[in-house]
Amino acid sequence: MVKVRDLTDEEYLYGHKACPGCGLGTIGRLALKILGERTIVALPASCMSTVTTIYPQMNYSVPSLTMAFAGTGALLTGMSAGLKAQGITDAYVLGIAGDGGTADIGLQALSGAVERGDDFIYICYDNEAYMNTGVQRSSLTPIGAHTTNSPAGTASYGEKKPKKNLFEIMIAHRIPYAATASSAYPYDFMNKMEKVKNIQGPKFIHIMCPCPTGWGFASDLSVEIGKLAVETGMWYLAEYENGKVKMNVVPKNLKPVEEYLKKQRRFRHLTEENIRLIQEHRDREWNLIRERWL
Ligand SMILES: Cc1ncc(C[n+]2csc(CCOP(=O)(O)OP(=O)(O)O)c2C)c(N)n1
Ligand code: SF4
Ligand SMILES: [Mg+2]
Repeated sequence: MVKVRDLTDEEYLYGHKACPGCGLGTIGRLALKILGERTIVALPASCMSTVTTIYPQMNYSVPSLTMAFAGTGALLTGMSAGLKAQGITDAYVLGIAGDGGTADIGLQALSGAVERGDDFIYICYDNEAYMNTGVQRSSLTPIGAHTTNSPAGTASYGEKKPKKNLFEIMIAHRIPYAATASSAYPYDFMNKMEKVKNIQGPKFIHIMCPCPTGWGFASDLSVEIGKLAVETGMWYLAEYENGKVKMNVVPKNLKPVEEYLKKQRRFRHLTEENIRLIQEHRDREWNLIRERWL
């Protein structure tokens, strides 16, 4: 178990320009504290690459590359092959990409890299839309959310389709290790990062990252919103390894989804009927979780 006192005082990511209350900085900073200075970071177009590479500053003190939006998996393959060709065995290859860059445009490159069994760590931080370009929906935007291209209005309640299940897509690859996490649960995330250091092959962590700007909540509520997502069952913390799924946190009784939805501007248009349907969807998903994994 990772303890704060064991963490290095070295900072490998600092001085970024993320919005106040954003979990991005925490995710990158903690991930690199666990992996250490022998890490190379791949960053596709996203908030993460934007807020950490504003010219003339580069906020990483480890080698890092930004590249095309779709190519994280391909670059990780190349970096991992490059290390192997040079006989370097003590370095980590880390990709940090958003939900759009992972579940939409980058899915093919990621799937190929996982299927080939290349040795890398992939973190998908999920702020549930294309935030860097002004809050457009992705396939990980939850049902009912208002975004600029799933707008809520008289003819629409916002995003119409439920969130794609990326964790299960990775499990379908029989990947050596996959997990879900949340920036509101930093110890859980750090323990998962610690674990992937000792696993060969592709490793995937899908981490929820509440976004005050795109979701519409005050910046000091980021951790509260992230915890409410888990407590209401709108997100879950789990791990897949050795062919089995383990749930890391199982709320005794799930709170009503309304407690999570009502705190965010992106859901404020929802009617009681809309909220009831979202809760029913949540219940169906949790019935599947109970049947298969609990
Ligand atoms: C091929 C291509 N299409 C579109 C863009 C514009 N673009 C840059 S970042 C981005 C959104 C990224 O969304 P996501 O991956 O969820 O990361 P976030 O910005 O939310 O952190 C888009 C559409 C691009 N750079 N390349
Ligand atoms: S738009 Fe959202 S995800 Fe991007 S830096 Fe701001 S708070 Fe973070
Ligand atoms: Mg995003």
